[in-house]
Amino acid sequence: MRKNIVAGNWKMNNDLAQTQELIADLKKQISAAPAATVMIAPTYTNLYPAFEALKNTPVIVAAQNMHQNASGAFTGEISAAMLKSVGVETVILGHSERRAYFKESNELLAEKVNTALENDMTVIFCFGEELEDRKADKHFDLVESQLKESLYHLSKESWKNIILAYEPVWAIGTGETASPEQAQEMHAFIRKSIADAYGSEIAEEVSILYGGSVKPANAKEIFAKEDVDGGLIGGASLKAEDFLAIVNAF
Ligand code: G2H
Repeated sequence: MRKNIVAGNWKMNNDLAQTQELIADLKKQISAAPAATVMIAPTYTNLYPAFEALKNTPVIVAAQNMHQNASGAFTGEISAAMLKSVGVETVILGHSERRAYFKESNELLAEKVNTALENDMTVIFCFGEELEDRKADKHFDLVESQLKESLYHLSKESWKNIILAYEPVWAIGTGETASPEQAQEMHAFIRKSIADAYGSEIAEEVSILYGGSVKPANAKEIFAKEDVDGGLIGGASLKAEDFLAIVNAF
């Protein structure tokens, strides 16, 4: 049975005090056995305090990005080993903001995925089409090429450490959400593509999250869809009450 997962992507929000405050709120309000696996991804500087504060809770701390190289002259970058040294074993890769603002390509992301997996980390791999792709009816091809170019070189064994997050770019932070039917249609397509490449056993095991303006008011309907196994939550993960309402939408 694949896992249901709700992951909060805090993006470039929350300084140390705000991080501590939000984590304190989460700890107060979260149930001992949440309805889904819960993850949060604070900024790099707040990963260690978050990890320390969330020890002995069900909440997993993830990073929002990492570099593909092990170490060296890469000013401003963070390696897999550095993340692991502060307790972080999960990393978001390929978020559309990394692709758009930092020019991360499918090829570069394949390298990052390889590095993460070589370091025994779990990857939340984000991908999704832009509005013009959808308008031109190219969204399925675009999504499949993102998967092919960044993930389909992986061994079958590697897939146990991959979580997928389909995030249509037109629905990110815009307040516009894909309808539950649009999400289901794409998630089913993704699962079929994985089944074609790796077999149905792996396709059935991989969790596929939906991301893009998920909030308490729409989470239940989206998560009810057969191939939607949770969400990657941006804006609504910045308030404990909203985030946990989304977790409880399962
Ligand atoms: C998509 C999502 C989280 P939001 O970026 O990854 O953000 O929920 O604010 O659209």
